[in-house]
Amino acid sequence: MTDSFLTRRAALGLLAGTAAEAMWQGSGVAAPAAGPTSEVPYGAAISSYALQDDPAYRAAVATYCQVIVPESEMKWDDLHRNRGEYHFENADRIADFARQHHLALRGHTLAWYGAMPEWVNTISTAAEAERELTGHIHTVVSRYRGLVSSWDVVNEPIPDKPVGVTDLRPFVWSRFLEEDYIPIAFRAAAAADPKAMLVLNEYDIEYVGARFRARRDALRHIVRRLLDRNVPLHAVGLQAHLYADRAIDRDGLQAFVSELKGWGLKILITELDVIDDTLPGPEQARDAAVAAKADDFLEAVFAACRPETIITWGLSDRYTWVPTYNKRADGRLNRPLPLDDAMKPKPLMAVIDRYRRRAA
Ligand code: 9MR
Repeated sequence: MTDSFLTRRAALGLLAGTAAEAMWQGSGVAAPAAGPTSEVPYGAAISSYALQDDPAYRAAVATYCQVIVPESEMKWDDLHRNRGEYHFENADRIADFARQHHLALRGHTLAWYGAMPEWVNTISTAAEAERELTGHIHTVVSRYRGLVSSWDVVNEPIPDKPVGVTDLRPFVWSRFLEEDYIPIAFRAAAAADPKAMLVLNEYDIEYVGARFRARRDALRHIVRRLLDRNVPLHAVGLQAHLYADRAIDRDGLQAFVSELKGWGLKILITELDVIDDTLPGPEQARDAAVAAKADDFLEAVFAACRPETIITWGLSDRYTWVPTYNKRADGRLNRPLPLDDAMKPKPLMAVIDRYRRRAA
């Protein structure tokens, strides 16, 4: 085991031991084959409701994941519904599961335009905005200090179609604090947990086309500004909600990741899935196309660096956000994730596994 691997395991909070596997012996779900110890940790976004109600899902999470992240339970409108009033029950359920099964836990997310409670619309000054943003971050990050090993501090700061590199998504924090909300959020997170890996997370940066080049340029600009101001930014999260009908800009992505790595940053793949509503054909062909799209993406990233982790946005097709906006017209289920809706691994899982085991 190399030093850098030990460091990475420590950074992700992975613990030694296979209690999770022992626990699920006899559960009917095959435990993963023991692989080389330097595998990139795999994980998934988790629902506390499914964890509570669905034993097959619980078993699959414990079997396949080394790291988990709450899909919604650590967002503002789940945790902080009314000003100053926090509800940690659902997030704690996921945290307890991670503890019991010796899984690393990621936190998502501290500053995002989505999933915001109504009350933030009553904020009326910059001072009040800064107080509420830093107060929330202090409360939440402190609670999970030592357990959450990395946080998506700022999520999706760039507008869908940025008009220039300084274009920021308008929402409560950018409205009052402009670009400063980003360093404010990172510094507050570092103060609350100096050991956590702090991540800037974005989507739609991997494709061919002017819009995606503009998004890479805007992300690069934010990252550079933060590093120049000595802000504690440790990593960039590539969400990787991949669209089956969009081409990956392999050279552009590889060059982008190399540049970030050259600046001393780590890379995480944080929300991988393949949006499959436009894919024709029988399930088998669709599953192959989904796996091939992920392969394309992972090839470009791994050509530049070994990511800290590969996380999919959900584990099984039984629970996925994809049909909310991308339902299939033929009435068939979407199949964006590594396990099918019966918890059986699909070709996408094999592709992820292959990259996880690739030598550093
Ligand atoms: O998958 C999540 C869905 O269940 C929630 O309703 C939604 C709003 O909280 O967020 C979805 O997750 C998003 C993530 O937080 C940020 N990147 C895009 C994800 C998919 O929309």
